[in-house]
Amino acid sequence: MDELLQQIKNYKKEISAFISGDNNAAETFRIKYLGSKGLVKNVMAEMKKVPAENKKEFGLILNEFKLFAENKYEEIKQLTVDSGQLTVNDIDLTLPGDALPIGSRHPLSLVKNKIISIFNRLGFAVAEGPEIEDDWHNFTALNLPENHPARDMQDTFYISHPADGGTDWMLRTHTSNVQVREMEKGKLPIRIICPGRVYRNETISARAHCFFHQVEGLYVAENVSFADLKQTLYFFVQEMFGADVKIRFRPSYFPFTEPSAEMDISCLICGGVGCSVCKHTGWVEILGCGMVHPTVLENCKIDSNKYSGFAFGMGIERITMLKYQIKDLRLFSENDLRFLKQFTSAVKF
Ligand code: 2NL
Repeated sequence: MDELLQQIKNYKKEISAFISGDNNAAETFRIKYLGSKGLVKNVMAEMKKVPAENKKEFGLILNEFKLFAENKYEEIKQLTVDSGQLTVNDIDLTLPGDALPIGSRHPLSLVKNKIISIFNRLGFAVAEGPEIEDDWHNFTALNLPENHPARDMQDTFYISHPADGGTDWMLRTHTSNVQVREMEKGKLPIRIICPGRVYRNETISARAHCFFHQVEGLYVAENVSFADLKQTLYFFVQEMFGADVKIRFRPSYFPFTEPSAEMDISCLICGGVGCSVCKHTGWVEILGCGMVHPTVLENCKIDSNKYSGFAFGMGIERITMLKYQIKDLRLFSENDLRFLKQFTSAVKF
């Protein structure tokens, strides 16, 4: 009996001293102590020799010994994993890796980049300017009269206003301010497009937002005509929407252009036959344009007898909604991944 107790004591010492030297340590330990021919089993087998009155006491001792060995086994297993002692055999190389989530370009960026690349091919450079602008560059230089509704506090976000004794800082309502700044530099000819964010004090709905994105274009040189404007915009439409899309111009009015026009394209959905998207007219409006008003040229110190120019402006949201058949403007600014992820395959733009 004492002999058995002594043996257990020795085994425990041995187990405590066991060092998990290599990768196979856990397995070596398991076979030696916990296997079907292992030492724990052997000791357990001694139970039958124990007299009946001592069985309970020995049962407890033997169970404790078994647990001791099992705990040590878990410890060794843990150690080999923690210390990174894994060999090729321990790693399942056939498992698929964890895919890194790849983002996608925002649909407005896709369309903006496409517009830029089309106009680049026609020799238009990209120009940028401030989003916080003064009254001169946003309104006055552009021949917007003092009483124009766009100047109303209700339509424009003023940062400070002369009416309150401040200066006339505001959030720009179009990217024309960039074109004014380019013209003021006095380097001609000018052939630029101005993409960027603009602001209007509007109630947010499916069709309007307090900020949106624009691309405006400007070409100022000698002998620039309305024919140049039409051909430039026709090329743009064919590249953007397809070779069989038609255009038409309707007379319009902007204070900064004369003459002014609105340009429509044949409906992309019904091809011009008439549907709900084009309100059964066969045409959809995409931009405004015209010949730069002589007063605007003169305001920017350009001789309007020598130079002429055309200009145009379009909303990127509007073009994007037409191209991808998006029904609600608010989707562009809500950061809903279910919406944004639909454009993953279009990253090439
Ligand atoms: C629209 C219409 C337009 C312009 C923008 C412009 C700029 C200068 C001089 C003359 Cl510096 N014109 N820009 C001209 C006609 C129309 O935008 O519906 N935009 C969303």
